[in-house]
Amino acid sequence: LSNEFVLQQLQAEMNEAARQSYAAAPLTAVEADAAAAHEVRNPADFSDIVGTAAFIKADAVPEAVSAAKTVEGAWAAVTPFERAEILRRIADKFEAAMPVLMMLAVREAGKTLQNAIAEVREAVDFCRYYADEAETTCADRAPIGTVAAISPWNFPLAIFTGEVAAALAAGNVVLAKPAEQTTLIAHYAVQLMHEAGVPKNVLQLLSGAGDVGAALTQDTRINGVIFTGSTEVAGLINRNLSRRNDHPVLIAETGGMNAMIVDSTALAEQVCADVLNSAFDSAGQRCSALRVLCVQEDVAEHMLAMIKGAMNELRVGNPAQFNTDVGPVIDAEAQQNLLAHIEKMKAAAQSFHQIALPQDAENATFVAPVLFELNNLNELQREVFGPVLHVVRYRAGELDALIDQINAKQFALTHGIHSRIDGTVAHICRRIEAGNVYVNRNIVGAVVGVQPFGGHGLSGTGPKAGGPFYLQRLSRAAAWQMPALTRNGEADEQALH
Ligand code: UN1
Repeated sequence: LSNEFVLQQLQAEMNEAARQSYAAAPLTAVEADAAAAHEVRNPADFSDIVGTAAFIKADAVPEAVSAAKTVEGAWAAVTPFERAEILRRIADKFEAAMPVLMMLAVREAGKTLQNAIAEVREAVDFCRYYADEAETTCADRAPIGTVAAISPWNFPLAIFTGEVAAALAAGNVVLAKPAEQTTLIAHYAVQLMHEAGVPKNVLQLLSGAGDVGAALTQDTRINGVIFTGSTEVAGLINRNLSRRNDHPVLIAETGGMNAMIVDSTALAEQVCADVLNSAFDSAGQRCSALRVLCVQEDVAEHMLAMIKGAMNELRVGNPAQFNTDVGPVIDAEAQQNLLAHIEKMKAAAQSFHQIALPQDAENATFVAPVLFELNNLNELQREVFGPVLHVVRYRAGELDALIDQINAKQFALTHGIHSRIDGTVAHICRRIEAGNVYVNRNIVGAVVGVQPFGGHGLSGTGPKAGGPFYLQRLSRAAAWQMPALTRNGEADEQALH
C-alpha cells in the first residue's frame, strides 16, 4: 500500500471525525469549577472551530494533588507486568483511534498529514517501549510517588504520551498538564488511557494555563516533574524544586540552537534535502530543528543556490492537504514573535531569501520560510522557534573555532555533519557538545528506542526520552531487604569460618 493510499483512507475517516464537536473538561478527581472555557480554533483557518477547552483554576491544584497521594500505594502495588499490559492496551487504542487523533493534531496543532501520522506513531511507540522497559528494568525498583508531567504543544500527543507513559510505567501517579494550546488532543488521549485501564485518580488531566503548571511545581507533595518546553520555564521549575530539601526529581527537555556543519566533500543534493526537512518541516517548530547551517566557503555559493531554489518549491498552506510541506505556526503570539525576529534580521543580516505565502493565508498564522546569511554566529542571540534558517560560512582552517562558537551557545541538543571524510566526522563528533549528532542525514525525527532523544546544558537535564535510563530516573532501587539472622543462620555463619 502506498503512503498516499493509506493517507487517503485516513483522510476520509478524519473528515468523518471532524463532523463531531470536541469538548475537553479537566479530568480531575476533584469537582473543579472551570476557570474559563474557550473555543479552540484551527491555526490554519480561524473560522474553523475545533471544539471547546475548559481550564482548571490554579487554586484547585492542591486538592487534585491530595487525590493523587491517596492512590500512590495502590498503584505502586500493581506489578510492572500489569502496568505494561495497560500501556500496551493504550497503544492499541491509539492505533484504533488514529483518524480522530490525526484530525485533532492537524486542526488543533496545525500539523501536516505526514506529521500527524508520525505523531500518533510516536505516541504508540512510547507506550510499547516503556511497557517493555517496565517489565525488564522495574522489577526491583520502587516508584518515586506522584509526578507532574508538563508537556508542549509542538508534539501534543507524542511528548504528552511519552511523559505520562514513562511515569506510569515506573509506577508513579500522574498529574498531566498539557500545553494550553493543545488541550483537546490531550483530553482525548487521557480518555483512551482511562478506558485502557489506568485508574482515574492515578492519571488526572489538569488542563489549564501556566498558573496551573506553576501551582503544580510549587506543591511540595509532588515527588518529580517531567517538563518539555522552554529553557526559561525549566529554570523557574528548577528554582521551585531546588528550594526543597527532599530532592524532588526534575527531568527537563528544553531548547536547541542546532547546527549542521557541511564541508566541501558533502553531497549537495543530500544536503539540500536534509536542510529543507530539518529546518522547515513542522514549520521549524521542533527543538531538534536546524537553526544554523555552517557551510564551507568553497562550496557555499553552489549549496546556497540549490537550497534557495528548493525553498521556492516548498508548499506552504493548509496542513490537511496531501501536498502541503509547511503548515501554520501554533498561534498569533508565536507568529508575532517570529515576524519581529524576521524584521530585525532583514535589517541586520548580510542577505536573506524568503518565499511567498499563498494568496489565502489570511485568518491564519502562517510564517513564510526564510533563510538569513550572517557574518558569524554571534549575530544569533536566542533560540528562534519557527521556519527560520540562519547560515554562516567557514574556511577549512576555522573548523575548530566554529565548533567552539557552537559549543559556546551552551545548547547541546542535536547537531548534524555532512562530510565524506571519516576523520572530519570523528573529529567533530569528539568536540561538539550534543545529545545526538546525526551524520549525513537530516537532524529531526529521533525514533523511540532507536535514537533516545535529549540534550544537556541549556537543552535539558537528561536522561534521554525513549532510552534505557529514563525509567530509572523516575524510580529508585527498592529498599534492600536484610533478613535477620536466625539461630541456625548464626550457626551456619560460624560453620563458614
Ligand atoms: C521537541 O521538539 O520538543 O527528534 C523534541 C525529533 C523529536 C524532537 C522532540 N523527537 O525531532
